[in-house]
Amino acid sequence: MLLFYEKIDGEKGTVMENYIDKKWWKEGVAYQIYVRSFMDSNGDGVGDLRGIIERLDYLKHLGIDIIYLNPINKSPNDDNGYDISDFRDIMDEFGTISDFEELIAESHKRNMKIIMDLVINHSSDEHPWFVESRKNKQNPYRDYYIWQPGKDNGPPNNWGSFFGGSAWEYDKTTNEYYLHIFSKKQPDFNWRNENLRRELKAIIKFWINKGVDGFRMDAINHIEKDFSFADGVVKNGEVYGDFIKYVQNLPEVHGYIKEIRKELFSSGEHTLIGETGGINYENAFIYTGSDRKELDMIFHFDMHSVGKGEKDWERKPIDLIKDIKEKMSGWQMRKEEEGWCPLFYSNHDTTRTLSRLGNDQKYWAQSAKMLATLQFTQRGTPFIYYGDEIGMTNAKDFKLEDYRDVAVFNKYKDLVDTKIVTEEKYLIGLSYTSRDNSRTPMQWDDSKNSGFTSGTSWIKTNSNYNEINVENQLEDEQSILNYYRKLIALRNEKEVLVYGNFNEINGEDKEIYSYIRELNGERVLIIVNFFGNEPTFKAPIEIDIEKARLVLSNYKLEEMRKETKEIVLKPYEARIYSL
Ligand code: TEU
Ligand code: CA
Repeated sequence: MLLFYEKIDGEKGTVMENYIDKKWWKEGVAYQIYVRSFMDSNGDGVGDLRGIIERLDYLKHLGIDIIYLNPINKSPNDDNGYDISDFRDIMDEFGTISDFEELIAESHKRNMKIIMDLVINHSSDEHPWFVESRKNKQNPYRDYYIWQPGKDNGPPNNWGSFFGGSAWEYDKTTNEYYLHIFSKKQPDFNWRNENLRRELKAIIKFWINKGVDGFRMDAINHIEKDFSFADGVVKNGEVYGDFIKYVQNLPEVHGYIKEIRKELFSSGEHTLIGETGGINYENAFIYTGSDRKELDMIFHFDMHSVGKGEKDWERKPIDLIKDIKEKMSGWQMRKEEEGWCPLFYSNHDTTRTLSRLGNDQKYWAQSAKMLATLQFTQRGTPFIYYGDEIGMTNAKDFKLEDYRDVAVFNKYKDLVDTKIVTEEKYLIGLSYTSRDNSRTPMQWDDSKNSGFTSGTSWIKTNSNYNEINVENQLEDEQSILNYYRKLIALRNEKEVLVYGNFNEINGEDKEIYSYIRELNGERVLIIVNFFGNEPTFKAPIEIDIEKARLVLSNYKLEEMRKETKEIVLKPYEARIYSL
C-alpha cells in the first residue's frame, strides 16, 4: 500500500521524501455526544449543552481532542433534532446560542475541537421555508422543496420512506405531494434551487463564524434525487418500491459538495465529514479522494448489519473474515490519496458495539477492551460513541412503550398492524436493531437515573447502570474506561498508530485478527482474538515474538500465557507489541 504520496517542495521543486499530510482531524481522538442523553443540567430529563460543559473535564481526562455533537439546532424533535425548524438557533431543550458559544470557548480552552451535525438534506415541516412553500404553487419558497402531482389518485410513485410508510405526503392546500425520504415531518430540500443553496451556505458560514471546527454532513449523499420519479422495483415481502438508486449517490451530489468546500472551506483549517449510506471502502474515494476536494472522511454503514440475520429478529454468527477482516482491512489497505476514514462501530443509528460485535455477558470487559484495541490501533480517526468507553450495552428489556424512535412506530404500522410480522417478533427485532438501544442515558453513577438527570428521563435508563457506570470505573486500574485511556495515551505517544501503514498477517485465520503497523522503521504488532475460544496465534517466521515487548493487553500479566513461537490466546484476548 502506498503510504506517502509525492509532495513537491514549492521552492526546490523536488519531491519531499516521506511526506505525510498531517491534519488535526487525523491525529485527534473524537467522541460523539448524543446530546439528549449525555447530561441534563436543569432537571427536565433531557440532556443539554450546559450538561456537556459540566462534563468537559471528564472528556479531557479520558483524552478526547474532538467532540462531535448530534444536531443541536431548533427542532420539534420528530426525529430527535434531525428535523430542523431554525438552522441559526439552538433547540429549546438544549439551551441557547450563548450556551453553545460558552461550550465552544470552554472546549477550545481545553484544546478540544467541536464538530457540528449539519442536517441539510431536508428541514422540519415547521421550518418557515416549508410553511411558505406549502401555501401556494407561486410562492417564492415553493421550489425549495420537492413537490409532485399525484398519480392514479395516489402518490406520484411507489417510493417508501426509510422510516416506514410512503415517501410522499399529500398536502391538500395545493393538491400536490411533497417528498420525504425520512419522516413526513422532514420534507426533502430541492438542491437544484440556487437560492436554497445560497441560504444553506450562509447558514454554514454563520456557524463557522461562531468557531465551529468542522461539520458532519447528515445524509449528504441523498441531496440530489432523480426527477424522473420512476417507480422502484417492489421486492417480495416489501410494500414499497426500491428507490435507493433514485435518491442516493447521484452524480450531482459531488458538484454541490465541491461548491460548498470551495466557497467556505478553502482555508483547510476545518474538517468536512460526510454521512454516506451505501458507500464502502471500494468507492469512498469518490467523496474523499484528495483530488476530489469534497470530503475529508465519510461515515459508512459497513459495521451496522454485522451479525444481523435475514429478518430483524434473526441473528447470524459473525464470520471474522467476511464480516470483519474484509471490511476493516479493506478500509485500511486503501491508498493514501483515496482519503482518510473514521474508526467507529457504534453511533446513534445503530446498536451498541459491545452487544452487536462482542460479548456483553460472560466476557463483558474483555470483549469491550478487545474491540477498543481494534478501534485505536488501526489507521483512521477513532470516534468513541458516548458510553462505549465504559462498556454500555443494548437496552435488553425495553417494552414497546419504552421506545422513542419515530421509525419504531412508523414501521410498527407497516409490519405489525398489517399482520406481516407478529408484535412478539417485531419486539425481538427491536431489541437487536433499534436505534434506541444506543440512545439510553449516559451512565455516570449508581444514583437514580444513573446520575444523568434529577428529573424524569426522556428515555428509560439501561437497568444495568448500577454495575456499569463511570463512577465505579474511574479509579479501577483494570476498568474498561482506564483501558480506553491507556489506548488513547498509546496512540498519542506512537505516531506509527496514527500515520503508520497497515499490513495484515495470518489473514486466513478465522478467529484471530492480527496486523503490523509500521512507520519509519518503528513496528507495532496487534493480535486480537475476536471470539470466546482459545485459539493459537502462530507468529510468522519474520517476527521474533520472543524478543517483542508487550506494550498493552486486556488481561493481567499473571493471567496471560507467555510468549513463545505459538501463543494460546484467552477468550477475547488482545495484545499490543512493540517489535
Ligand atoms: O441517517 C441517514 C440514513 O439513515 C440514510 O443515510 C439511510 O439509512 C442510508 O442512506 C441507507 O443506505 C441520518 C442520521 O444519522 C439519522 O439519525 C437521521 O434519522 C437521518 O439521517 C435523517 O436525518
Ligand atoms: Ca436539560
